[in-house]
Amino acid sequence: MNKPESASGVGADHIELLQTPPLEMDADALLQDFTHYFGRTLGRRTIRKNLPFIYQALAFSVRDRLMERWNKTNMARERSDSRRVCYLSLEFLMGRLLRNALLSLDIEDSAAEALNRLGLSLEDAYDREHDAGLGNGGLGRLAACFLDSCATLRLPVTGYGIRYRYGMFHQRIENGYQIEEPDPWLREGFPWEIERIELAQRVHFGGHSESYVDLDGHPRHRWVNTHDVLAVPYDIPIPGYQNDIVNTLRLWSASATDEFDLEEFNAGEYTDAVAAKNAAENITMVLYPNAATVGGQELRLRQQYFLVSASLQDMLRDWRFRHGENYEGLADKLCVQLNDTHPALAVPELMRLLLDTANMDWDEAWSVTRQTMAYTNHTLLPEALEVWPVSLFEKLLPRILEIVYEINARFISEISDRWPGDNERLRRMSLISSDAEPNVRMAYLSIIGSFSVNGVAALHSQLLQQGLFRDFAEMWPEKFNNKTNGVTQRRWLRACNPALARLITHKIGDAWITDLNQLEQLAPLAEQQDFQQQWRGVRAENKLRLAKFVKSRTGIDLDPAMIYDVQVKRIHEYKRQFLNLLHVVHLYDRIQRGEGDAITPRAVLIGGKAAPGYVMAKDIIKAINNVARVINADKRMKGHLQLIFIPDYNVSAMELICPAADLSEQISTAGKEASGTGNMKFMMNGAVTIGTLDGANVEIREAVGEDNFFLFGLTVDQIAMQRSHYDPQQIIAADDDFASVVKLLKSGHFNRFEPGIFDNVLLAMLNPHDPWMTAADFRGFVDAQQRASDAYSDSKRWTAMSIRNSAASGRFSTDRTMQNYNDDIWHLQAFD
Ligand code: 26Q
Repeated sequence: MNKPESASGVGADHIELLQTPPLEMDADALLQDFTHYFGRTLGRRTIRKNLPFIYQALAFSVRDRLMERWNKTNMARERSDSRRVCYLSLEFLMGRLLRNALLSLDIEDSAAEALNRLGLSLEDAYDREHDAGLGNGGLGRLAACFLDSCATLRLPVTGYGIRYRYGMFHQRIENGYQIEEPDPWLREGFPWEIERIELAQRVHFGGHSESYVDLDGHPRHRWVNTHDVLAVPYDIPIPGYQNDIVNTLRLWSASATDEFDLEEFNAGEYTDAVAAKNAAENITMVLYPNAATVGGQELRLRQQYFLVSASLQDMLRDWRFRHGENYEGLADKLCVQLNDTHPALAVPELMRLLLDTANMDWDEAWSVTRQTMAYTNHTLLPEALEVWPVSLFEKLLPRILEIVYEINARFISEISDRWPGDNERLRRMSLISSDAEPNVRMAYLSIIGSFSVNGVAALHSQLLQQGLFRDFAEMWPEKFNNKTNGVTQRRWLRACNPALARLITHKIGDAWITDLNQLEQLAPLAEQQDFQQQWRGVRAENKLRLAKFVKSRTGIDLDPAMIYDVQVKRIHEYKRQFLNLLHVVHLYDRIQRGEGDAITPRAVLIGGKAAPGYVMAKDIIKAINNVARVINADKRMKGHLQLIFIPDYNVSAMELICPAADLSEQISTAGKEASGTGNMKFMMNGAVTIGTLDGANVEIREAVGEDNFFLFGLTVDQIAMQRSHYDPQQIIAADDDFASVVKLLKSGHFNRFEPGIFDNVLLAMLNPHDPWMTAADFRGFVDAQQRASDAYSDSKRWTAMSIRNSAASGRFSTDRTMQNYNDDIWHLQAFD
């Protein structure tokens, strides 16, 4: 008989280790531990500042202090048997963890002092940490901000993800082109993780499904002849802000099973057997960069199922430990939040576990499953909706495909009952597309299998219900809801902008760190001379700090007197980095014509990665770099205009960039950006937005007031109305400035020895079917930029706008977002 297992994997006959007294938090104690780890654990004698050991020894010392609180949090949860949320995501873009841990424990000063006594600086230690870049962009960083806010709000939320050996690729620029390089982020070790080999799970692939009749005479299914892979969890502590709570991020790593070796070994192929382990371990080798369109790669589907199966088995073990083998009440104690459709296989996988391993009947299992799952959508682009070929499912996940078919059959009959004879509706809503090569539609699977479906900004949620998911919203209006995104102010203001954080705290106290609405108290100070001066002083320092960073990455001297006009995000046509470039060329054109003195000096900074297979995005990067080279080399531009492409944009870069930005570029085609979150980071730090009515920009503008936001561009409705008779050539011909810009770009002025390299991007803009309608917004954008320039040249006016933006950013904290999720979807009780 099996002993009851516990959540921590220890049997009922476990021995609690004696509690040692809590570790001291002062500089002496930290210094002592630092010395211990440096000399005895890492085995180093001499301190060399350029090596990682200072960072590592400090991280270990800090981790010990997290560990005590982590154990307590886990014990509290086990004792209370409270309901919990598991946040399933293929991406967690955590960035660096050391500073966040120190601030959460309130020991940054002690740590700085400890290192100072050795003649070392804490900043140098921070800089040695590699970013944990296990995400592409917004969706992955959102997951990381959510975890921070949940721990701070004392909510029992566990993140489940994949421990990719290689994270988001590093970007190098060579002759203006993006070159991808691997990101071996674990190579120097990752001191924050704890391997939990005792909690490993087995995940099946391949084989086939078999039906049989069990001893009670019930028809059953089993999945046989599978190739199994071991999922080994690595736990990362997620500290709440100065509240002694430490939640968990559990990342799975793939490893070959023992039989894997044995089978081959018996065949006498020892070395082949060892080599074959690679196949299993490849599953978690690399993060997939998101392409313009999705679908296709077998390894990506393996990753998704691997995450989902390991995580759900882990959750069910936790349930068994408390409640035994009866899963009827599971949904009362567990909610699984799906971060987009990437973990949508959780729906059929939970069904499989309940049907095949817990012997539930279909109706009961289905009721538990759809009361457990909740789905968040992050895109409005139809081409970005995930689909997978049925044929691939058949080969890789035959039992899962059977379950998907059964879900679909029952769903289809539900529709026919409600809309008899409406075959067109059946075809539209089916889980399986009627393409020549049939596909499984992952978004529909997620909607059907969940009790809640949410978008990530008010406009986005509304458009989802009117557009992409209209049929489903008509069928189940009560499922659909909005949860506007946010960002955590602990990282995106307190940690990354210490000077502004200090100034704010000096004025209004430090309650804003856990209650961002407190920033409203800054609004009455917006026009105050003293405060304005201090505000400008801080921002000027931050601009110098960024200039140093840019110098080190690009060799270019940024002029801190200029307005810093910043667009950093993934490179994508809908985000319209090319529109930004058109404006830069327009300014260049004017300065060339001698209007330099009438133009507010401007440094335009653009950064972001293109998916390796996204040719147009890569062409846009090349175009930006070519224009930049000409502008920055032109003496006539000196003091007037700079254009800089910041290579290898990532979380740590944003931590330097957002505190220094004056103007935040949020210029996507209306209706295309689900929310945006960079927009919120900039706003919080006092940048003013120039933007379209898209995603969360709408709510940002509402919060800060129209006078403190540079609005331009067609609205969603106007875009829809103008599409049928859109004529970019005519728009250009009717606008001398625009015509002149296009002429310059066509002339070869920016690509003298590289003929044709702009053709792709220019033709896309000139095409009447351009989905992003870039030309339609050129005039509006240029005029809004002029308004921004005018405002900036009045420094009192600008400073007031800047303060008001920060003051109005309270809503855009993930603390508010998580509170909304909890009130409407999760219904968790906070730890006491
Ligand atoms: C899918 C299949 C195969 C390979 C990769 C992918 C994949 C990976 C990542 C598809 C999409 C993503 C990431 C999407 C993303 O970051 N979306 C952004 O989410 C933010 C948080 O909600 C929003 O603010 C942004 O508007 C949205 O673009």
